[in-house]
Amino acid sequence: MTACRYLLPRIFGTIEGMTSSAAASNSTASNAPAGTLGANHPLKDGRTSDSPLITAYRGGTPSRRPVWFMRQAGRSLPEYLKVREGVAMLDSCLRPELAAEITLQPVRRHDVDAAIFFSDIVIPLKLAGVSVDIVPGVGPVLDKPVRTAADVAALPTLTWEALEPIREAVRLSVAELGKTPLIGFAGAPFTLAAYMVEGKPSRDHLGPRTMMHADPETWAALATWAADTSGMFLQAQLEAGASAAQLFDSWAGSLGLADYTKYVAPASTRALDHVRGLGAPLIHFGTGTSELLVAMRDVGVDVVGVDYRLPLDEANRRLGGTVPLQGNIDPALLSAPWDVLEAHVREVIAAGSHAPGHVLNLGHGVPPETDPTVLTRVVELIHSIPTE
Ligand code: 1CP
Repeated sequence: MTACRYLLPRIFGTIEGMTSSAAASNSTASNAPAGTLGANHPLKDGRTSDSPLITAYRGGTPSRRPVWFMRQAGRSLPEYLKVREGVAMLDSCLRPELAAEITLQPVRRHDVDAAIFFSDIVIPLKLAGVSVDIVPGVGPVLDKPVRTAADVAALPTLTWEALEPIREAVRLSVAELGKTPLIGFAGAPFTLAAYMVEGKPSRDHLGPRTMMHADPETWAALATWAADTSGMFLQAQLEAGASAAQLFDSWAGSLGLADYTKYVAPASTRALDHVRGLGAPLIHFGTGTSELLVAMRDVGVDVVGVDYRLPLDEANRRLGGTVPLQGNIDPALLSAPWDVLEAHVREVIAAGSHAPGHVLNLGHGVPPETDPTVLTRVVELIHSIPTE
């Protein structure tokens, strides 16, 4: 293990009302028990601790090159479209048998090295009692955007009990997965808050970026709420059997480094504080974040996910060779002729060999129009290339 948990001394300042490494004990979210992984957890009973994925995340040499794809479950799979017929997106996440079935589909089909839990970053909002839906063709939409101090103060508190459908879906998934690790995930506070302030998807995230400067106290309160809500969602998945967890800050790329460091990183640290004692590898991913990679590592994660814009050798140089990397096949090339795609995958592997560990993934999610047989072929190619 060359690159276990990489924790710089906390250099972040504090945002008014929010400490950078607040423990779950002063959380605004309620009643989660102190976290621990039981003896029957797959990381503890030997099922996943030596898997290629966990070995690479810990900086060791895996028996084969691990690969999984962000959004590997979902609309690229005919079997997904079939089981989702007539079921609304968020309902499908809250039916444990269905969520587990969708989680397993890409593992059966592609022989990927991990399952990613089928859910959505807004599920913990819904379970807290926030009125949110996923509108087909649009994305997450809130009935009432959160824009003022009073709006934030009125936010309901997520309880540990409300997370039971999540724990149940994780247990069902893990029981079927055997030695294949399940990755849990949550939205990072900025990405979650971006939907909450705008009330819907947006391109530039002007609302939250204005709020952090114009009303920093309200921003800090919202980011703290989002951190604790996402933190509990992560804790529920890990304790129920997930072997690693990824924090998605998909929209952090709309921030400059100064704003990210001052207004966002402390909240992401706080979200991860809910689970960093559990000993499961933590991954941090964003898009458009080439300038933020060091700051994203420094919230205290084991692995940095890199989007398709930055070659992995350059990402590794920026990070000083300190952490394993995940990424970064360009999703656009999944629709290119096979020889173009194969050359690109080989280039990504060569660039990733500079890092102290490499897990293959896309540089963002699987586009819905992707031919799933191409994904299976990419997995076969990656597995055919020896690790040494
Ligand atoms: O109709 C459908 O099938 C809905 C499409 C869909 C799916 C399959 C949404 C709506 N969410 C999901 C599942 C999902 N979402 C997963 C699990 C499955 C997997 O990865 O295989 C995960 C990890 C997410 C996380 C998520 N949701 C993120 C972070 C990752 C990323 O893609 O950047 C974000 C930003 C969301 C919000 C969201 N949910 C759904 C959509 C279409 C969006 C994005 C909307 C936007 O553009 O702002």
